[in-house]
Amino acid sequence: MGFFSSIKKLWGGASEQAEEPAAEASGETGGEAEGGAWRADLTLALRQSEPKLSLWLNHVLRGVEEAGPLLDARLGFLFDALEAPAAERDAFITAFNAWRDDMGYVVVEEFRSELQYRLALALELEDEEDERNRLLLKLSDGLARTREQIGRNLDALFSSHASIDEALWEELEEVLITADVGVASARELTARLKRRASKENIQEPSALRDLLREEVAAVFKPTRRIRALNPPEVVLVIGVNGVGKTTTIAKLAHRASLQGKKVLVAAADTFRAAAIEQLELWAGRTGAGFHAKAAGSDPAAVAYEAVDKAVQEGYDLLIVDTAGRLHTKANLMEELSKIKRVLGKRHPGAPHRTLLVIDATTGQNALSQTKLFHEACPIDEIILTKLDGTAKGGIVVAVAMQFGIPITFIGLGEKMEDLRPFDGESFASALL
Ligand SMILES: Nc1nc2c(ncn2[C@@H]2O[C@H](COP(=O)(O)OP(=O)(O)OP(=O)(O)O)[C@@H](O)[C@H]2O)c(=O)[nH]1
Ligand SMILES: [Mg+2]
Repeated sequence: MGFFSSIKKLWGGASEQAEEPAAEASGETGGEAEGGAWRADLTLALRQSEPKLSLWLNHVLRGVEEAGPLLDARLGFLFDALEAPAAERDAFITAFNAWRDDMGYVVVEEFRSELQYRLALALELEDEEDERNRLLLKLSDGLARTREQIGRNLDALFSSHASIDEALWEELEEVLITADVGVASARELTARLKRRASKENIQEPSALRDLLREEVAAVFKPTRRIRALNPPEVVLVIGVNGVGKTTTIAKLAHRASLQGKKVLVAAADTFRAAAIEQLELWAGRTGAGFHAKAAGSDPAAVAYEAVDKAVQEGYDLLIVDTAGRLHTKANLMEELSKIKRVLGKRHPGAPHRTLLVIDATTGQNALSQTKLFHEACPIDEIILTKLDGTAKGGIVVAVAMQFGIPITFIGLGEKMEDLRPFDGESFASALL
């Protein structure tokens, strides 16, 4: 959609249209009580603002306390000012209000953060520095417990050693193990740090903190991958019981819809009727299409029909939910391979991505889950959920070091906006 260019045009230089953003286009919805007088002020404020979504939103929400026609008009105004197509503007406002009503949020502070998240996606501003800072804040919040623990232990370690010696290295290894980095990874990380400290002639224990941050970030160096694929893109989601597969699918569907994609979700978790209903509810909330069969049906049949529907009806993305299963049960793991085969039979190349969801609070068990799932049904990406509220955040490092499978998203809470793209640098900064 290239809103970047229009934003730069609008705020970077003197554009003619910028003088009068199409006020009348979104006008009639509200603000008439004030005679729409805010429009002139808002135009000026936006033009004079630094081009950052958070700052724009401050201006847009000035004097708006609750949802209603005034909020709609203000949001519409922002879209118009950014020269976004009217249809996208209206779709955004409609979808946002539907979600807000569903959640029962009325007061701005209840939904402000979600609103910003949605705007960032819809306006393609997610990669802006401003949004990255917000992610870092969110990440720091989510990792608070892990950071507190590791921070306290590192402080104690560095202050109790006057110089860098063998005892310090051993204790550092223990601190990392306590944060659930895992024995093998803690040892490897310490060895890397030791080599660097000696090469760079580091004497001060406290200087190791920065080195450690850099080494942790280096663990997550992204691998180059082929992104091109034959639509619809098919994503298979697997994992043990209760790790957050279904909610993560909802969050992924939500993100993709906000990015303008047509999304279908399929309930190949046919084990419980409640699981099918749960996914249907989420599909409704995010505006995604939904495919299911009766509880007890063959999951592979659901998957086959879903991919058929996705191809026939021109969906951009199909996400297949599966029942949680113990990684130690061979027959259940075999079922996954069958689902995978069947998807590929109807649509060559599908599933384009197989995502393993793991729960960060399970600590080291995440490693054996990853290993066994990967053996039964090769995994392309890992999503780690429930990093909020755990002191075991180090598990992220362990998983990345041990398997080299990219971690693409992390879950930092139960809300839609709480699923965030994973970035190693931000993670290391938030952790240390
Ligand atoms: N705090 C927190 N809770 C989460 C996160 N992701 C999921 N949850 C919660 O975890 C619980 C289980 O989520 P589901 O999505 O039903 O898990 P599932 O893997 O589909 O479960 P099964 O289908 O039974 O295997 C729900 O209460 C979610 O709200 C997260 O990132 N943080
Ligand atoms: Mg589920």
